[in-house]
Formats: sequence, structure tokens, C-alpha cells
Amino acid sequence: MAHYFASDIHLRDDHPERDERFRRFLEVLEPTDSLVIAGDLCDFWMGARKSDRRLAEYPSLRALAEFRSAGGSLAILPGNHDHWLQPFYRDTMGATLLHEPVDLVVEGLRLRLVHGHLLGARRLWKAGMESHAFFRAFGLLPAPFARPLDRVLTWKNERGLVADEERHLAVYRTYAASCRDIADLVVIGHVHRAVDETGSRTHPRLIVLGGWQYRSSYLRIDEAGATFRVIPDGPATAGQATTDTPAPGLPAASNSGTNARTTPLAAACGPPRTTLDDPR
Ligand SMILES: [Mn+2]
Repeated sequence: MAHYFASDIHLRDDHPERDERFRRFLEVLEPTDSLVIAGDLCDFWMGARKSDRRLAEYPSLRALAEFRSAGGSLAILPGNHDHWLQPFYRDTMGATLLHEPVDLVVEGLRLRLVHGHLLGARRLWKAGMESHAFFRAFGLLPAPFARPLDRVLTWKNERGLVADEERHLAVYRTYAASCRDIADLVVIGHVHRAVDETGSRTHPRLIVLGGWQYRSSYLRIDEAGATFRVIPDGPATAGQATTDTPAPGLPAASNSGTNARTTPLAAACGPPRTTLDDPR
């Protein structure tokens, strides 16, 4: 039995490769496993413009519902792109809805989990975009109008992305430090760069789960400890980057026997940041 955490898959029609990645990931899950999605499973575009029925037909969402109906445990902490989809996640996908901040104890490790958009680094214009009124209006816009608006939002996000990420990460680090008495791991989404910063006596380990625009990344916790995996596209398991935190009282997880390996943080970071294409 293993516990998985992922976020920011940002499923949307015009990026079928994300659907492929997510389906491949779901294939390795066992019915005894648990999966927590820490926000932005679906992109704003999908959430606003597809009916629940058409969403349910989406291949990886169907696989997710099948994982759930086969006995898997599924919980979703909605993010800024998909918090309007809570009824769909609960009623159609069978997910348990979480509300942040979430505190869990998993295999003896204390986790604090948030999506990350509410920690204080968000720009005002983005907060406006995350209103229900904007969501509804965007859903009603004819596609010829919605698509250019989507592109403008994308462009606005790409501009200054590195600075935006750095600003968020600084806030995340401060937040993680403030959790030192209650958490061993602080797990956050929203920022699409995958980050794993080792904890210390005074700081919990900080994991930013990372976006699925160009590769998969997830946290896996089992009795041997916590492993953060960043998997570039390509042959299965090749080039996996992993880092580990042993569960209390246990030795570090062994990576031998697979292509997985422990790598420095720099290698676990994502693709060239300038190519990220979506508003968070
Ligand atoms: Mn987000």
C-alpha cells in the first residue's frame, strides 16, 4: 500500500499529452493505494467550458474514477483552477473533498498540505480571475472569444514567470518554516517548478509537487519513507529523479533495483521555465 500526492496536472483538450501522462501514472496505482490531488487537476479552460458529463468521458478522468471504484482512496484539494469543480469531483468522481490547510499523518510522517495560491504571493489580477463570476463568464464566452483571452492570460503568466516563481517559493519557504512544530513535510502545489528542499532540525522538508506540462512528478509515501519523483517523458522509468525522507525510525528508502536514483535538487527541477504555457 502506498500513498501518492500530485498536483497541477492541468488537463485540457488542447494538451492531450497531459492526459497521457496522467493515465500512465494511474496505471501503476493499486486498488489498495491512496491518491491525493493537491489542486488544479483540471485547467481553468476545461473546468469552465466542459459539462460534467463530457468531463467524465475524458480518458484520464475516467481512469481516475475507475481507480476509485476499484477501491482506491481518492481525495482532492481543489486549487485555483478547479475549485468550481468540487461537486463534479465529489459526485461523479467519488472523491473526498479536502479543505486547506490539510494535516495528515502518513506512515508516521506529519504532512501539511496546501495548494499554495492563498499563501500571500498572488497578484491582484490573478485573484480577480479566480472569482466565480469570471469563471462563469469565461464558460459562456464563445470559443472564438475565449481562446484569445486564454492566450492573453497565458502570455501574462509567462511574462516574468521566473520572478513569479521565485516570489512564490520565498513565501513557501517562510510558510514551511512556520510549520516546523507541526509538520515533517510541507507539500505545496500551484508553482509548476518541482522542488524538493531537504528539511533540517528547524525546517520541515519542503516539496513543491510541480506541474505536469512537460513531465510527471509526484510524492510517494510508503512504509520505507517518502520519495519525490520527477519523471521526464520517455521510456518508462528512465531518468527518474528521486529524493527520499525515511519514515521515523526507518533507514532511508533504497532506490536500487530500478532506474530510479537520488539526484541533487537541481536535476530534479523542471523543464526550461520559459516554456511553461499556462496561467497557474
Ligand atoms: Mn494553481
